[in-house]
Amino acid sequence: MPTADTRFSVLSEDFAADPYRYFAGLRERAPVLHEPAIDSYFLSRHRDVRRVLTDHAAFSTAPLQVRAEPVMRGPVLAQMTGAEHTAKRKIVVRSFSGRALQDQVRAVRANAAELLAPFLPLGRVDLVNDLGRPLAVRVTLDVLGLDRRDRELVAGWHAGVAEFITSITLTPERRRHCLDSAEQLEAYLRPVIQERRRRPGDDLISQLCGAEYDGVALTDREVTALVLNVLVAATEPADKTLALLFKHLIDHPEQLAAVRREPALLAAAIAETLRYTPPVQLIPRRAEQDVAFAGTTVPAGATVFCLIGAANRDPEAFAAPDTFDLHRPDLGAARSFTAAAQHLAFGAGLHQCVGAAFAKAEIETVAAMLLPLLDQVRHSPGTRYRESGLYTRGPVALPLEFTPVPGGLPPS
Ligand code: 2IO
Repeated sequence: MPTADTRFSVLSEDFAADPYRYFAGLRERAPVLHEPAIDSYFLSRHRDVRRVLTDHAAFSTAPLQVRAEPVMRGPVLAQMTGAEHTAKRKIVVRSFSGRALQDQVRAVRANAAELLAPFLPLGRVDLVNDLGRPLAVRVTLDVLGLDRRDRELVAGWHAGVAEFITSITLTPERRRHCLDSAEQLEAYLRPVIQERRRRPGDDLISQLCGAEYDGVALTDREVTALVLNVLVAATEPADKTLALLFKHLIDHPEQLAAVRREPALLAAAIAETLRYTPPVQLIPRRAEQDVAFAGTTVPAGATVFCLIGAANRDPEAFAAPDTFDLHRPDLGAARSFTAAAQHLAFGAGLHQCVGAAFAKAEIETVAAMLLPLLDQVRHSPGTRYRESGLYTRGPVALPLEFTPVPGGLPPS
């Protein structure tokens, strides 16, 4: 159990194996845990995490300069402030709403149908490795308007970039590999961006190329960073969220039955999945001044990590927080994908996830397709459930069995 004297560490193997076992102890006995090995503070209470994410004067996103910028090849949205942030965020929001979002949903449907087809007659599918992960990559490529034939290449480079962002520590060899991936991705994008400037399509890269800030078009460096930002942010959490949603529903058959009867409940099931097991578990900030939390002062300049999974299970914010319940009244399901969300899976404040509406649409679309196709869905016998990741976290695999339905996929 985490107390100051037992030197409990969130960097330990025990914590990595199942962080959820330790969250209550952290919130109660070490709500501001200092990790000497990386000289960072870990916050676990809902109130404290919300404060860090919404007090923009006291906490900045400066850690992204070292955690993200080297592989993003330029500043991501979350690093920007003031008028520049407002303007560029608006550009990205526009690319994920209205008609653009409708096109994206069509891309989700088409890609999911294609990936699922071979598994439907077999009555088995691994929701992470057969469906979720390849789907996340394909949908993101379509949104960006990148060539589908390059998906293996892009997926490989993406993995390197994502590893850099989501690692707590990296060996020099891995670091080199990640930076190489980023450089190759940048080189791959350079001619694409030039081409879109000349002949724009209706994809996100073209929209970024056509956008202006202060009357001036975004530079290649700015477009590249935002493209990489979207590539990682749209890909990394998607397969995790999809698989976690189905795991929780299968483990709570009465809630699975409810969602089957009433697919409109899917949005609440996705929101509760994000609360109960957020795919992004850590959000870093830097304290810009000394800040006092219950009994502990975080000094100016310190790196702070918000433990989103712990905050989302704080009994001060949610009744019976360790229970998965899509009907819970304190979820505020209707607000769960907006700035008024009570859970913190999308962060909070000015930098709250810009892709929340896209994420909801993507997962809702795939889940609504899957439910009627996966009749009597169950875990494959003899498999051991395992999750991995400290920064982003999700199932390593989710092998399922089901009874094939006659007809299978309807024509899209
Ligand atoms: C991409 C961590 C997958 C974001 C990040 C460098 C910035 C920012 C996030 C999420 C999810 C990723 N941080 N998305 O936590 O854009």
